[in-house]
Amino acid sequence: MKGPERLRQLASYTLLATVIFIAAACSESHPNSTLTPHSDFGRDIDFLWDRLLLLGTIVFVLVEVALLYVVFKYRRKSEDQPLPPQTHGNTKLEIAWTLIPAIILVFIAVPTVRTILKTQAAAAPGSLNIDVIGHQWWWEFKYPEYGVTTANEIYLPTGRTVNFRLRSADVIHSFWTPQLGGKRDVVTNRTNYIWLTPDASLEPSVWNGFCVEYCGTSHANMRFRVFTVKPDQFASWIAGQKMPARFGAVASTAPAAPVAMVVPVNTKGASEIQQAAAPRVAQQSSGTRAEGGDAPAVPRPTDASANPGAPQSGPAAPATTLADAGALGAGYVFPYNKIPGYAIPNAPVPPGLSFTAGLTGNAHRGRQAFSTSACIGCHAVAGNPMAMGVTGPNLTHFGSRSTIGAGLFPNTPAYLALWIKNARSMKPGSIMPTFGMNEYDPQLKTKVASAQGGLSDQQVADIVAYLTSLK
Ligand code: HEC
Ligand SMILES: [Cu+2]
Repeated sequence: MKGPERLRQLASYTLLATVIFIAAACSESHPNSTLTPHSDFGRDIDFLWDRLLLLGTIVFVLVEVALLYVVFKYRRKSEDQPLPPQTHGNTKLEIAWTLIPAIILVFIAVPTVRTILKTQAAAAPGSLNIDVIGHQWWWEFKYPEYGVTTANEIYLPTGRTVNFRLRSADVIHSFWTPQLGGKRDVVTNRTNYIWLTPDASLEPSVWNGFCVEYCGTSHANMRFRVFTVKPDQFASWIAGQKMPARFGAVASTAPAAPVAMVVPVNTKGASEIQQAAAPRVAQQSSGTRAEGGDAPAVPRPTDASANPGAPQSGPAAPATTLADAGALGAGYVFPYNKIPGYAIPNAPVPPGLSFTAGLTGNAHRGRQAFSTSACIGCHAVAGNPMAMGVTGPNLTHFGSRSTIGAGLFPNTPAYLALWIKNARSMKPGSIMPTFGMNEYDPQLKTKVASAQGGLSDQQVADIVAYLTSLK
């Protein structure tokens, strides 16, 4: 192939690749992009990026044009062409190529330093403080002004500055919500700060957050969700979270009934679980009581929708979604059915992990089982005086969260049952022990026996009913 022909071919390939790349960038869905900021912090960083990109592009184009010009213009045209005269030192040229970059750097440095000073300054007084504690591999969040502790999900009011105070319980993590701003390291024995103001104009939205500093086996599974909501929705959410756990919080005068749980049998692996994960708690529980209230449940036969004998596959089973339950809870909860697809996890369930089909969990029995097993050593449930542990996530309002295991699985009874049964195969390295009777614990490399507190599927179903009812 001759030179020019080869060049033409190369040029057409380059053009094709460029068109493909540009077309790919046009797709509307980029939920984790830092280039679409929704806060003051995000926009400040975005401005710097735009300026650097612009100046960098101008410099790149000028340099490349000059280079190509010289290469072609002064190339050796024949074998016997003499070498051009060699020069050494040209003061004018040297001053020029020192000054021009210096001026360009000023245009970069001034706004950069200004942004650094602005974002490193203390947050404005009156900001909402949130304590962020990184754990291997989940996030603890505290709202100190309100006495609220939660995990892996935060609510922020739009238009109000939030001041994150970052600490770590173990190794170094890093806190990042791409579309709101960041990132900042979360370090042991030191408090780092980052503040930002979600745009007041934002409609209620959900953002993905990540740990972005490698922190061990399940680093990639250490995520969180940020819900930016209207100030009145935030006030309602906080009011709900401040209350002790509500147990079967469905306003009704009918007698309390067991929570019917639809958990699929996993015979074919992950895809079936995911399909079957659609049915959630078919919940007929009633009577709003604070946790610890002494009114016992009056079990009554579950209705047809929760009939254990009914076919359990697919979304056919009528089910109360988290959205419905949230609406019935004490405070505002972001409607589950409005959560965009990018914020709903779809991690595969490990093959070989299964659950007995059609079990009906009883929340009261579940509370009993929870309060008398190892769970309470690691988990707190405000309102349940037995549960005071702080090693694991606070479960006070677990039923109002949308995910399990730091954003790894959707919070549905099916996933929750498998999580309690074998958290360590659901999430590699997890500190939460394996509880399912005869389940293989991948860390202890042995099967769980009843002497070690192994739980039957029925007990797990009961605990699922209990935890799901904690709105
Ligand atoms: C040794 C401490 C420990 C014990 C005992 C324990 N857990 Fe956990 N649990 C954890 C930790 C740590 C996590 C966070 C795991 C992660 O996301 O990496 C967790 C996570 C959870 C979650 C998910 C919470 C969320 O918001 O993502 C639930 C639900 C849960 N545990 C329920 C239970 C139940 C039920 C029991 C008892 C049968 C129990 N745990 C026993 C430590 C423990
Ligand atoms: Cu990490």
